[in-house]
Amino acid sequence: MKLARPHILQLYRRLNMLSLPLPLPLLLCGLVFRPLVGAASFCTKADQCALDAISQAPAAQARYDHTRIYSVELTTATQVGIMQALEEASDSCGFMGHARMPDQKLTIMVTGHKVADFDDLLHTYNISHRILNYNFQELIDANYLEVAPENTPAEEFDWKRYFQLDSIYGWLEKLERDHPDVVKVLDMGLSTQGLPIKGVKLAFGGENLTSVFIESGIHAREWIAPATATYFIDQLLHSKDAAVRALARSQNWFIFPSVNPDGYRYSFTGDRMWRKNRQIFGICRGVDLNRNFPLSWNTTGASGNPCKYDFSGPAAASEVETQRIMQFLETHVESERIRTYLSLHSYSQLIMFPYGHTAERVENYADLKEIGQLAAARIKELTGRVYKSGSIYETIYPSSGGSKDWAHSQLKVPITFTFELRGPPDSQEMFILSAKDIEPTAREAFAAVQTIVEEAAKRGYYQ
Ligand code: 0X9
Ligand code: ZN
Repeated sequence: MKLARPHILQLYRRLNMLSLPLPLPLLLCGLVFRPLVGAASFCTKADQCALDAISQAPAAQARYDHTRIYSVELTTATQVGIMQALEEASDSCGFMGHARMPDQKLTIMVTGHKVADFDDLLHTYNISHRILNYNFQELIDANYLEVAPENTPAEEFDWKRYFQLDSIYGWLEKLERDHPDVVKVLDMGLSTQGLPIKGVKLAFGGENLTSVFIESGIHAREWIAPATATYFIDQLLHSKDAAVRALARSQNWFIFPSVNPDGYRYSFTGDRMWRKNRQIFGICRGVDLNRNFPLSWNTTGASGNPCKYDFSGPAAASEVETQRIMQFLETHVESERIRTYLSLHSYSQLIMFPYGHTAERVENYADLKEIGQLAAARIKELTGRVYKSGSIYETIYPSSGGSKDWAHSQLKVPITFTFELRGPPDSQEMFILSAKDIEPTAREAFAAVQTIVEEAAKRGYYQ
């Protein structure tokens, strides 16, 4: 079923041609975005407003009271068509992936005022389903209580809580002070809203080493990703395990915990479920940076509508965050011999490799498949968690404009994997992973990285 393309982007382009200082719809509605202020405006006594305790809150915070999470199973073409039409028509139903074909499971988040309509639709069209969660806000409230205050001293950094951007950056700076011979803090440049995109280079020394590049947090709400990236850094620097020490010294490491800092900040201050960057397009904000890379841009599994969660942007590589990542890689891929590109996401417990936009196999498909499966087996052995491995197209869903696809195809980085970390595909928590899961999730992912690098080395990729 071909869906009509919405016109908001065209409207935005026209507004731009008129060079209006602010998008017209916002001016007309008096909806000018207010700067961050000290307190939330609409917390009632009944609300927990846990968020206020941990950060400077913006004027309003998104709430998910009585929002339900449904898992639906589509079996007929009619049911697929119904769900496609629903996604197009309603922003009260948040889809995780798109309805594409019969025999597909889909997770959908339905706001409180639409649960009756949605339930009715499921029964009318005989769509089998399970309710995974009845009140998503409860999870979010509990999750915000697991966030360390802003500017938590670097000495208190750990993997028992979630940390905000300033605390992560403060911790990186401390590592550089503590290990000046090994750690160098890097800055890719500023984001759309002017935040630095910081990371580290870890280099223990050694001639002609190859490098691993790790990009994390491109999707703001996937908090487990930055937490896992910082765990990797800690292990590489501090582990006493002989095999880990050897791994750390076998490569140079470029690790950027949060390549979408504006989105990450907003997921604490405004909307826990925010995914994209914070660029403004008329009445909506945000480009899905993992749809914005210039490889088969906007061809599949991406939207041309800035109000949708997978908006690919007004043009390929339109976003400064995308440009910073591309520029960094283009500058360093040869000089630093970057041969491995890993990106961290959640959820679904997958270890995926290119491509996302086509079923066509990459030239080293067989190696990547075997390496991915070995990494998944390592996780099973370590924590008992079941991860699956395969190409993005085969395992999760078709999507275009992803960062690793670009790195593999354009920069010829041979070993490229995207992790979807915990929880499982039918997770009841989705992106809201309890802080007690940080350590085991990061530990199993690190073991998988170790397997990937060791296996790639055995196969001659780093010579
Ligand atoms: O949709 C995505 O971008 C990823 N899943 S997530 O739930 N973390 O949002 C899958 C990314 C794989 N796609 C490409 N690299 N093309
Ligand atoms: Zn993601």
